[in-house]
Amino acid sequence: MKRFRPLAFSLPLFSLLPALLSAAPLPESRHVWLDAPAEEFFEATPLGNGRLGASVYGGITEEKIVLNENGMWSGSPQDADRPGAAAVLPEIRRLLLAGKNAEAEALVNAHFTCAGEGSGHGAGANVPYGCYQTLGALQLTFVGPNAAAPATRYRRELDLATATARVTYRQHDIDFTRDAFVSAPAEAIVLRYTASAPGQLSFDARLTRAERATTTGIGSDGLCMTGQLNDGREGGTGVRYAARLQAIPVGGTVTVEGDVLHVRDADEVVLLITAATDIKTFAGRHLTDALAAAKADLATARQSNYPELLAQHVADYRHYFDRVALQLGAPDPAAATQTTPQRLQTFHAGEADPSLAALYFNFGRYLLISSSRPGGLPANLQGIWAEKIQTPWNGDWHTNINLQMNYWPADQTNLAELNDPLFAFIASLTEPGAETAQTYYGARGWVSFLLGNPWGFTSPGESASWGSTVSCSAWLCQHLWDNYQFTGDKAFLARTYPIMKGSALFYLDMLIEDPATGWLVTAPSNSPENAFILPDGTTAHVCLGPTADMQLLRYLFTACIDASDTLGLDPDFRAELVAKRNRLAPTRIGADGRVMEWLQEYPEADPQHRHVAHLWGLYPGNEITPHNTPDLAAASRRTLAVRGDGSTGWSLAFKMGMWARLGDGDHAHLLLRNALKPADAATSQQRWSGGTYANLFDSHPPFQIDGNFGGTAAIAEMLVQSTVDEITLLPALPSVWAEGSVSGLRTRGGFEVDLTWSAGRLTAATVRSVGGNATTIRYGGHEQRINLSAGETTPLSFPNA
Ligand code: FUC
Repeated sequence: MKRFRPLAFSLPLFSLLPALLSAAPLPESRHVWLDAPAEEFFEATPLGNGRLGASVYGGITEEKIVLNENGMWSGSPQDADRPGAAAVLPEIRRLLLAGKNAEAEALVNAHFTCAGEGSGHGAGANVPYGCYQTLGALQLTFVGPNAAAPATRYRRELDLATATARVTYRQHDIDFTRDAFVSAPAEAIVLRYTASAPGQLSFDARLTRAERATTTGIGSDGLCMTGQLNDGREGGTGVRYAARLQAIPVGGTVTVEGDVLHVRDADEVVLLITAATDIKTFAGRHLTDALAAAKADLATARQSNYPELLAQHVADYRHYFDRVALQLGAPDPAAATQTTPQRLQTFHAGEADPSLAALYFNFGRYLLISSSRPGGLPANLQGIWAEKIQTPWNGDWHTNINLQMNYWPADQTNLAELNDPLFAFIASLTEPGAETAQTYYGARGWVSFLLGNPWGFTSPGESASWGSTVSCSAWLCQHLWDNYQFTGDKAFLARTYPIMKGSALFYLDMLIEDPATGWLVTAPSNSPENAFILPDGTTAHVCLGPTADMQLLRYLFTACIDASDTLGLDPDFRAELVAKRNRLAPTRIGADGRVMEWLQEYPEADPQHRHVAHLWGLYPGNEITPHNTPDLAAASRRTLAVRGDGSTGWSLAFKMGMWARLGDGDHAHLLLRNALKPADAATSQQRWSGGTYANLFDSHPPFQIDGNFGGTAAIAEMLVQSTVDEITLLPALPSVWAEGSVSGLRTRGGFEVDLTWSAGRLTAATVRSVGGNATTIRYGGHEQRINLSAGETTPLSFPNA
C-alpha cells in the first residue's frame, strides 16, 4: 500500500473551499420545476415541516392543495398476538428440519400469523390496524371576468434551497404569483397570492375531505374543518382532528357563507392553515383538544407578518439543508432551462446531466427535513404526503426495507437529529414486542415483524409469505448502533443499549441448531418476500435461517458485544453473544457463484425478485467488502447481475448502494438512470416498474418515498464510504461525474468531509473531526492515518496518480 503525507500545515476550517461551502446549489440542482399544473398527486409540489404537509397542484382556475398532518391515523391499539401460538412452534420447526417447508408454511399461516385482520391486506383504514390518511384539501376556485382567461408564462417551482414553492403565470398582462411554504417554527401552512395589478384576486375557498369532515365558517374570514377517524371498531375512540384556515387580505373583501370563504378584488391575500390531531402515541404533541391546538397555532402564526414568517421558515430549514453542498458536473445553465420532467426524459434517454443527480440528492435531503422532525412521527411510506383515505399499504411503517431506507441518508448527509422519530418508534416497540416474543416463541427480549403503526403493532403479518420475516427488528436496531458509530455519543449508546440488548436476547433464545451443519439458524422465517422451489416442485417462503437473517443477527450480536464492552456492562450476556455469533450460519456462495439466499441452494421462484436482502451484508451492512471478502464481493456482483437492473423504486436504490459498495460507480449510475425513468399514470399500471414521477417522487409504483431516500443515500455512498475506523474518498465515482465537489458529508468515526475533484481525480480534500478521533483515509491505492482533536480540520494531499 502506497502511503502519502498530509500537508505539513493545518489550515483553519473551510479556508480551502470557501466558495463551495457557502454556496447555494446552482439553479440546475436547486429547482424542481414544471410548466403546467399537476393533474395527479404525484405531479404536485410537496411541502412539509415534518408534521404538516401541503401539496400544491397549481391549477389556474381551480387550485387544489392537498393537506396532511402526520397524526391522521385511523385504527387504535389492539392485541393482535395469537394466543397459544408458541404451542405450534415445535411442530413448525420439526417440519422445517424435515424439509417440509410447504407444510410448515401452512401451519404458520394457520397458527403463527397475527390474530384478527392484521393490516387488512394493506387496506386497513377501517380495521383496528388503521391507515395513515389525508387531512383533506384546500380547494380554491378563482372567479371574476378574467379567471378563466388563457394563461401564459406558467411556471411551478420548488426551491430546494429555501423549501418554498412558487407558481407564476400571466393572464391579460397581469402577472400572478402564488407562494407557499410550511413553517416548522410557526406550525403553519403559509400561502401568499399576489398580482401585478391591484384588485385582481377573487376566489372561493373550501376545506374538503372525502369522509368524516364538517366544515364551518369562523367569523367573516376563516373556516374550520373537524372530524373523527374510524378507530377500526366504529367505537368513537378514533383520532380527532381539526384544521383552521384564515384569510388575511390586502385590499378587497373577505366574507364567509356557510362552508365557503369568498375573497373578492384583493390586491394580495395571505392564507394561513393550521391543523392538529389528538393522536396519543409514542411521539407527537399528545394533545387532548385538536381544535384548541389548531386555534392556538393560528393565533401564534398571526402574530408574525408574511416576511417574518418566511424569514423564520427559511432560517429553520437552512439550519439543516445548508450542512451539505453537492455539485456534480460543471455548471450547466442550459439544464436549468428544461423542466424537470424534460430532464428526466433526456437523462433516461442517455444524456449525462450530472446536475440532475445533484438535484435528486438535494430533493431527498429536502424530503427528509420536510417529513421527519425531532419529537414527531417517522416518515412513512409516503413521507407525510397522502391524498387518500386509504393510502397504499396503509402508508405505514414497513420494516423489511422501507422504513429503514427512509433513514439511510440521515447520518451520512448530516441530518442526524432527524433520526429521532425513528428511534422513538423503535423504542415504542419494546413493550408490545416483548409480549409478541413471549406469545410466539416463549422468548425473552422483544421482536417486531414487517408491519408497524402508531398503535404498537408488533405481531407477525397476516400472511406467512411476507409476515413471518423474523429479523425486521434486528434491522431496526442497526440504525441505533450505526448512529452511534457516526456520532460516538456515549449517552445515546447508554440510552439505546437496552433496546439492542432486548432484541439480541430474543434471538439468543429463538435460534435453533441445524443438525445437518451445527449452525444456529432462525426458524421459522423467510427471505424477504421471495419464494423458492422445493425438490418436489412446490413453492414455499417459510424456511430456516435465510441469509438475510443471519447477516442481520451477526451485525446485531457484534453491535451488542461492542456496546456492552464500551459501556462496561453484562459480561455474561457478551460471552453468550460471542459464542453464538460464531455459530450463526455463514454467508455462502452457491454452485452458480452467487450468494446463497437460503440455507439450501433452492431455485428461486422469481430470480429477478425486488428484494435483495441476502446482500444486506454488502449494503447497508458491512460483512461483505471487495477488500476483506473478495470472493463474496465477486459473488455479490453475480447475484446482482442475475437480479437485474430493473424493479421497484426502492429496489433500484438498494442495488444502487450495493454497486457503490462494490466500487462500481458506473453500474451504480446505471441504476440511477433506471430509477429516474419517467413514471406517470400509465407506468403506474405496470407492476414493479419503478421510475420517478414528474415532481421527482419515487415510483414503486405507486408513489413510495423510500426510493427517494435510498437514492440520496446511494449518491452519498458513491462519494464517501466509511467504517468506524476507515474513510474511503470517491470510492465509486461514475465517469459522467468527472467534475464536482461535495462538502459536509458525515462519516462513521465522527468526521465531516469536503471534497473537490476534476477529470475524475480528487483535487482537494479536508476532513474535520467532530468529537476527536483517529481514522484511516483511503483514496485510490493510497492510505493515510490521521488523528484529530475535536473540531480540528486537516487538509489532505495526494500524490499525482
Ligand atoms: C414491502 C415491499 C413492497 C412494498 C411494500 C410497501 O412489502 O416488498 O415492494 O414496498 O413493502
